[in-house]
Amino acid sequence: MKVIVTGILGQDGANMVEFLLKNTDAKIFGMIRRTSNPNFVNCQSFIHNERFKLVYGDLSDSISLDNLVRDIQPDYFINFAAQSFVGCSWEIPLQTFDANATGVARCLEAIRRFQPKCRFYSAGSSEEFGDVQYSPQDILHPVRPRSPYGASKAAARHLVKVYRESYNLYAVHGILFNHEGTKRGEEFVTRKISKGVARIYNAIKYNEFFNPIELGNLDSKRDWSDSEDFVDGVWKMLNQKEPKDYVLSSNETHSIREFVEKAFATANIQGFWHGNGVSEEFSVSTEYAIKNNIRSSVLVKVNPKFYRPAEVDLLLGDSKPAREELGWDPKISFDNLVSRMVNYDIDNF
Ligand code: NDP
Ligand code: GDR
Repeated sequence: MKVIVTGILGQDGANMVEFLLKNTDAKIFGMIRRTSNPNFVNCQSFIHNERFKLVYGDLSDSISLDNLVRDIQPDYFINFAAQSFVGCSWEIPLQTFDANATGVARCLEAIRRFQPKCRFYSAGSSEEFGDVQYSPQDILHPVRPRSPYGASKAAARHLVKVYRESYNLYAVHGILFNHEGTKRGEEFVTRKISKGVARIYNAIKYNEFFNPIELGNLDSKRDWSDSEDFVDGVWKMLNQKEPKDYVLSSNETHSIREFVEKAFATANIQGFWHGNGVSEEFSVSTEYAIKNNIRSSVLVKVNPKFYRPAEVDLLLGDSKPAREELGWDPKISFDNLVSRMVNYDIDNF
């Protein structure tokens, strides 16, 4: 069995490779694009594995995708590569659309032309639901994106359906709600918080001053899970009798504020919220600061620079069909996710 996985320097691609090495005997071809200074930190466990091979390709370059599919003749093509940061998709809308939507069309074309029996996974997102109409959101929820990123993923979803129905390809577009973990990129809010907590924890430990973590909208709510649970669900989606799209989610929602509280609590740092809007802060109390010899009091403050032109206020998924029909059984709870991330960042500070 041969599997192409894209996006392996990122979170899900790396977790997928680890999952496949552990649970299958597949030969894995991990696609990276050419950059001047690639970061292999997420690939350390498998980069030298003899069942793993690094290959070059780019979602913007159909020749590279055609060549990979023609030469490797893969049984599965798992496309996790994308411009995945919603916040920056307003600044680079065309590159976002090219990678996330047209890039999917390029993958589907390569498969259609050179290996039509290859099973294809497209990384869809709850951001496609955007301006949500009801909760929890299931696979039937209307597509109402609120960002160029969400729009690009919605386009990819339509392309997958069109290719599946027109050419009888096994192609699925999973709708995945937020998923995080110790391989998460540092600009995403959860990792930004867990890394910030680790930095402040160390400053307190060595009796140093520290700057607060600066965040944007504290009110938005997300349905967070762990990426390691999700790659298992993706593999299950790829191995059904007939291709069918599913939602993967925790079925719980939590605010950014709640994530902050749990993250600091994991590090045994006691804070409280005060102020409103852009003046809101999360701080240690004066008594607590004196008692623990803490030299700065503000842990988190708001910086409007991190507000988005349009926000998805609430996401809450319904993954019952994936659990019942695919037998998908995620293991890592929200509390567990937060403590794993914070403890990892403290240990590796
Ligand atoms: P990451 O940002 O961690 O990883 C994305 C990877 O894609 C990076 O390694 C990046 O390479 C690569 N990439 C970007 N553009 C190209 C390109 N043009 N050609 C080839 N490779 C490219 O994302 P995640 O692992 O978190 O997400 C995986 C996928 O799932 C993405 O498609 C994302 O949009 C989607 N998704 C993620 C969710 C989440 O909560 N994590 C939820 C729903 C969907 P480089 O390292 O060189 O920048
Ligand atoms: P999201 O993730 O946009 O949901 O997309 P992100 O962690 O970037 O934002 C989540 C929420 O937190 C708010 N927020 C901040 N976000 C960031 N990044 N930085 C901040 O300082 C900050 N302060 C508040 C945001 O406004 C937002 O409401 C993720 C990505 O993985 C996508 O690729 C994926 O498709 C979706 O999840 C599902």
